[in-house]
Amino acid sequence: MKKYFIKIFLFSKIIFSSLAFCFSAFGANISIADATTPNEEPVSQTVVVFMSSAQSFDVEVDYETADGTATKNEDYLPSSGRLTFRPGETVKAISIAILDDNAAEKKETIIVELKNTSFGTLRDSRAFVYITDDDS
Ligand SMILES: [Ca+2]
Ligand SMILES: [Ca+2]
Ligand SMILES: [Ca+2]
Repeated sequence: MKKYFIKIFLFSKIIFSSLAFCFSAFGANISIADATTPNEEPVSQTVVVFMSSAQSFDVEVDYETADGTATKNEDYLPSSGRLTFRPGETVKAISIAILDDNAAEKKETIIVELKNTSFGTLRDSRAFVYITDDDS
């Protein structure tokens, strides 16, 4: 009976260490952070994308803007592209051009979505960029 338990113990230890190995090998999480503009003057708003651990090879991920309550080409210029984390890099920046208007309005939102990562998992794939109105 005791032998049997030792066998189970050793077996589960092997399972757990191989699981831990898999998680460390595939454990890069990629997230994108929300941002708020200071006003709506034509500015370039930076949106930051983080990877939880640096890798020894390139990691790529696509991004694309979409309308929240903001309207493309009126409140901001739409953009999309592919970010590349070079070996050792954990932070990348996306620039979004904000457009000024004369309407008094509430804070408007742009959505920035990440997709198709070449490695790891997308932990937080959606950011909101809040455009602060300056006409109210
Ligand atoms: Ca606006
Ligand atoms: Ca304005
Ligand atoms: Ca406005």
